[in-house]
Amino acid sequence: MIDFILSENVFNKDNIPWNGNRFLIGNGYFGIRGTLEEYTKENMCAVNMAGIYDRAGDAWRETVNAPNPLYTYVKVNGKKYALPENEPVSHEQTLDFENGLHSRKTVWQTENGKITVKCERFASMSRRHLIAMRYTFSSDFECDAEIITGIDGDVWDINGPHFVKLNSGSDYAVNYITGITGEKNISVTARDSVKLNFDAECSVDIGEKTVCRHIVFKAEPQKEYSIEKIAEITTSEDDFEPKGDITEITYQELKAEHIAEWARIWDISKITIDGDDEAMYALNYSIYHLNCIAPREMKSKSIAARGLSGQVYKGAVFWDTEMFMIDYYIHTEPEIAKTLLQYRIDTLNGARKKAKEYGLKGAYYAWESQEGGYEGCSDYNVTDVFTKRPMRTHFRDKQYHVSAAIVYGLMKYINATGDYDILNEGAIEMVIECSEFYRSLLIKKADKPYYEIHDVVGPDEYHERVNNNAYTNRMAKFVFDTALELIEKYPSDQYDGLKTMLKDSSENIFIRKPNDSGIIEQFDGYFKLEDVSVDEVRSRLIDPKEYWGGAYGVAADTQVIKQADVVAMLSMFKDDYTSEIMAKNLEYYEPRTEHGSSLSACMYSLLSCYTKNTEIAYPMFMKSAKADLVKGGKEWAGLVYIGGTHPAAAGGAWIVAAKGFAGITEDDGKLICKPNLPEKWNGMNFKIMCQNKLYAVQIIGGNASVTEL
Ligand code: IFM
Repeated sequence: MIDFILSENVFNKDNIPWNGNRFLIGNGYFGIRGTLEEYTKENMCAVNMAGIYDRAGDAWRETVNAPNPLYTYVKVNGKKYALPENEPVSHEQTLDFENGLHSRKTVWQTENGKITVKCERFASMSRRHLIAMRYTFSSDFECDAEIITGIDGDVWDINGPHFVKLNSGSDYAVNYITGITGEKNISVTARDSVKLNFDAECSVDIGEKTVCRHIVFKAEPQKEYSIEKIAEITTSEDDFEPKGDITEITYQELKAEHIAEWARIWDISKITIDGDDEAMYALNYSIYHLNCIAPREMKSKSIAARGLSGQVYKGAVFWDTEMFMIDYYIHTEPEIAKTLLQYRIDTLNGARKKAKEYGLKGAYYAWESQEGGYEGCSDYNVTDVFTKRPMRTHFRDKQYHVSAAIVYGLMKYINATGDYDILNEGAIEMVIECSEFYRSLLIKKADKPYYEIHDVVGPDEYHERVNNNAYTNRMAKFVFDTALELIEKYPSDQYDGLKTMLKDSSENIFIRKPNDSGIIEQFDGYFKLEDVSVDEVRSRLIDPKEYWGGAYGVAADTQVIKQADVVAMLSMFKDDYTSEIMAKNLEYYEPRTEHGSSLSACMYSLLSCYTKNTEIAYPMFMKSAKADLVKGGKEWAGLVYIGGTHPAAAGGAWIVAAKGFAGITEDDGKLICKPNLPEKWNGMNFKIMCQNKLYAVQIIGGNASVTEL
């Protein structure tokens, strides 16, 4: 069995932002970036809070980072030693993702000898308000040592500052800083309590933005001096209370509970792959991230596109959740999937408001959804690299497919869990209003017998304001059909008139057919665009950060697309098409796809599994599973920083493993497994939930067994 350990054994300053993402720990309530204890906002340090938003001035609204209670550094004989300022002799940063433990060990050479700092920390999975840290100092010479540890209220923000007021204090046993946000007066409090295993002189220093303990002691050579900190984060918006008193809980007991909770989670979510350690490692690393950001214990919360790795994409919820992430939760801890859907049900008013804003009916969900369904996306969502001016983009107003993704996610949930109760808890209304929204988009030309949808942005965002995007039209039809099906199943007088309208919409919406060569044109006129390679388009960039789409982006007049669009549609509606058609489209679109979004690769992989194209399936799966393990993902859209973790890619990797390679499907509530493993995989083992039952799936070569547990 391989170890689930990620480590870096040299210090590389350039990796600080990336390490912040890949070494992340989290528990759904917050995410703690994989930065080091001495880091401050300059090094993108963050305890990123789930679902707490603020607007500072006119800037974009985004999630809030809590005061950082891990802030710690060391002084030896009066001199501070810290990264990245002081070059170390050796440095190791590790994430044990089996147990959710982050650790580091750094050795510095001082004038008198070597000093070593070790630290282990975790975001408690058993008591989600808590963070624990054990920080250890040692030296190979006698010295005057000082550990400075406290709470740093001067937090990293992209569009901040969000705390208009910081209240701090100490009763010595517990120090605290409370930040108050400007827009809604939300309080975010960090408290810490520290225990020592040695004698020292301790004092507390309450600064303007920090509260720090100074622990001063004489260090003997080769002796380890450890402090143990238990910190607590709370907000005025909390759904659940902290458990226990941080002055009483010990590091060891909290660690034991935390590890036991991770063991419980892994027991149901681990996937074993026989014959391919690299794939098994990457896939379970993806699953680790999905577990770090799952809103457990929380009510009506969803997951941001960059998880809990920071404020990128405004900490907002995208279609990523229902299209790419929800499958994993549906099949491991369905109550999490329900929480995600509850968020959409509870933000229906926001979606109604947005539809109205555009003169449309029903529910038009936010492209970048924040609390209450507030649309976080602006009309100028990319900054032009040349003019440095905000560019008019149409993500906000034209990416109509978001509402359909939510209905699609809901139906995946209902079909796999049999939880029809959710329909009475607001979901049926949500579906109906989404169908009314799509109905209000339909256009009929005088000379055409069918309905069209014009002026849209499909999943491939590089081509804006196109007509009859194949994906969007098919998704609209799916929503009409779903609404009809539900109305028929749950008849109610109020829906009588709607039935005819939905039937008409579903039967008459234009669904593009494959052309003579078997290819489905992505939108009206797509085939007339310049047919040129991705590399050629890339070579036309003047600046590497330039945005490829929009009004005059390098891809806009070409057939080069950002991400799976027709291919996404085919993999979602695979029963509508022959294997030959799917294969032809895969071959056509893949070379024309930049895969500029981390959402792309898994869709190509999945369709490749369905068409038995092993050449694409495996590398695209690995691309998805390794999205956060490999350096060099897209970090800029124009001048907007878009780095962070990629939970949609992680979820996509899970979908490919379970539904593509293992070939899991359901037939009338029965779980079926028809494996189609990559060449080097000898077998797979995993558990999966279906219709409220837990199954063990064991695949050896081409044979599979599914056992109810
Ligand atoms: O939702 C995606 C979109 O499809 C492509 N750009 C990034 C978004 C967030 O992941």
